Parts: sequence; C-alpha cells; structure tokens
Amino acid sequence: MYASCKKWMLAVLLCAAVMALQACGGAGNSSPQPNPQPGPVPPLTLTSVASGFTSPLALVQSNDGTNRFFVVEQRGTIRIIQNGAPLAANFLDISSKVSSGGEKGLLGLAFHPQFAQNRKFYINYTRVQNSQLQSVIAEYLVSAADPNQADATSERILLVLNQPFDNHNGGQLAFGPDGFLYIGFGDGGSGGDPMGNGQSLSTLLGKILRINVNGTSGSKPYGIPADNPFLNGAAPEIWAYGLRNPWRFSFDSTGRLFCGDVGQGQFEEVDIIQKGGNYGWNVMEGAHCFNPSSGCNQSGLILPIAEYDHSEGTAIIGGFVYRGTAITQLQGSYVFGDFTGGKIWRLQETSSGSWTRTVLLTTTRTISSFGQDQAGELYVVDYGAGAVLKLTPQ
Ligand SMILES: [Ca+2]
Repeated sequence: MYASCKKWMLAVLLCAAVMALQACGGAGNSSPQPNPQPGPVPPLTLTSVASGFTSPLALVQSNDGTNRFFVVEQRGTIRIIQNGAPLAANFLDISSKVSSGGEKGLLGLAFHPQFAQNRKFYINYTRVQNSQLQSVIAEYLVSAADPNQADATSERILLVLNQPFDNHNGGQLAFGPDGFLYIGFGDGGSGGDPMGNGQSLSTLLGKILRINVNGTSGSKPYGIPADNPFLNGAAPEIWAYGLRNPWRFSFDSTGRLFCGDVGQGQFEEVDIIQKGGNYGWNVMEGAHCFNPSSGCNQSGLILPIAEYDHSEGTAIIGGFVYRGTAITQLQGSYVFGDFTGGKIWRLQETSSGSWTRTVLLTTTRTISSFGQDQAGELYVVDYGAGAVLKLTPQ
C-alpha cells in the first residue's frame, strides 16, 4: 500500500511539476504587497483533526460560513468533516464512473464563489470511455433538501480531455478572485513529455486553464474570458503553459497564484503563475535545462521562485500562503510540502521577488494536499494514513 502510494505520489509529483506556485494575473496583477518579516517560527507540529479516510487527496472548505471541510477520496467519494468529526454518509459517491488508482481518480474539488446561493461545485476526475482515459471537469449541485448531500444525478459535464498516458493528469481546480475557474492539467504523461505538450499551445495538456463556468462560448458549455491570453490560438482556455504536472495550486488573498509543479527526475519547483506565462517544461526542469540537457533557449521562460532537488523530496505538494493568526511569525509565507519526503517548508519573500526556503517541519506523512480554513489556518492531508491534521505550534 505504502509502496503503491509512494509510487503514485512520485508520479503525481513528476506529473505535477506542471503546477508551479505562481501569483496569477487573475486579479489583474494586483501589485503584491511585501509581506512583513516576523522572526523565526516557533516549533510546529501536526495535530490530528480527523481520520478514517480512504486515500484522501484534497481538503476543501465551502466558504459558506458553515466551517465544513470536504475531503476528496481518490476512489470517487467526498466526505464531510463537521464540528471536528467526519460524517458517516458520503457527500458524493461517483466511484462507479471514476477510473481510480495510480495518479487517476477523483482529483480535485472547488466550490462556486456563490455556492451558498446557487449550490454549485466542480470536480476534476478521470474516467475511461471506449478504452480511452479521459479527464472530466464537471459541475454538480448540492441537494436543496440536505446541505450535506450532493445530488449525484445533477452532473453537467463542462470539459473532457483525452489522456494519452495514465500519469500526469493534474487535478487541481480553484476559483480566482476574478470569479473564473482555474484548472490544472499535466503534460499527458509517460516521462519527459514525449509529445511536447507542455510547450504546445494547441493542447490543454501541460497547462493551467481559465474558464467562465457561468457562460457559454459557441458550442462550449463554458465561457472563454475575454482577456484570456491566447484567444487566437487553438486553445483559448489556456492561461499559462510549460507545466509538467501542476498537482496543487492556490490563490493568495493578494491575488497571486502559487503553484507546485511536480518535476521529472531531479527538481521540484514553486511558480507564481502569470497570465500567458511559459513555465519552461519540457525545455527546462526547474531552473535547469532538460531538453536539451544543456544550452537550452531560455528566452521568454519564467523560472520558479524556488526549487529543490530529489535529495529532499521527489513530488512537490503545493500549499497556501499562511494568513492565519495562530502562528503569527508565519504570516505571509507560502507553505508547501513533499509527498515522498514528508517535509513541510515555508517560502518567505524577504524582499519583493526574492524568496528564501526553510524547513518548517520534517514528518513521516505522505502529504497529498494542504487545506486552508476560513480563518487562514493550514491543514495537511495524509494519503497513506487517511488522516487530516492541522499545522499548529507545539
Ligand atoms: Ca518550470
């Protein structure tokens, strides 16, 4: 089991090299404020919140004042943590339509910005149809009668993308401060991006996309925002490219979009995603030439704000900028981790555009995601243990 999930995570990271943490232009490139530079962080620990989950991959809150957490399980189920305890019943069970295992499964969840009013949420999962592996982005509704129960018959499929290989399926969904839905897809898989998807503007693979779930565009059941960067290209959904496997990304309250992009064989990276940005894959892995292995043309490529090599971990798990109050010294730092290494780091902007990475905590956890509550406190999802934990002072 552990070997299997380790292998999976490795694949995810490799795939997810796509999703570097990036400040996104989604908010109109609002000028980021340099963060305060408080002193060293006191010793931290992970405090148990809830357990008993099966291969959890994500922890999302519905931002509706209920303080519920939604735990995404890889097989195709979502469970709720309410008042500190997991509810017995599934919120959603679509396991019968999900192809799960390895880097496949129910991979991402995001709630509509007006969820409290319209009951809409969005998921990212893999399925097989006519022997073809596909990624699906779909909209669902919560039952009008029971806020802890999704309506499994309400599915409205927005987007289907064929996956050429089993791995590097991305999986993240997040709404930006602009109200648009951002979607992470990996390069399609195998190794080294043999199809060149990362650098191609004619495929959605190896990209972060931006769509309007409230509109339509021609025959598409979603709108293309008028200020997307490649409207005249073959794939107007593209927001940023050159990503390997952007497994997890998040928007900070400043509007910046931070992404952990899982690397190939050597380097994991954090990117701040900007409108139209090219994050380098597969010309570069992190800040290093990949194809060719030396002397690559770096013009126009955006380098990561941080990277680490595989002596420290092999699959980056993007997290969040800490905006809580329990660990004041951590405010304004980007917190992220690694699936296979179990480490949790902070990335501190010591001056505008200059980032310093330090270890916050070394764990034996198989970190698959971070979560953030409405107060800005951070949580860790342990894939192997099926647990949700909170990052707290010791
Ligand atoms: Ca890159």
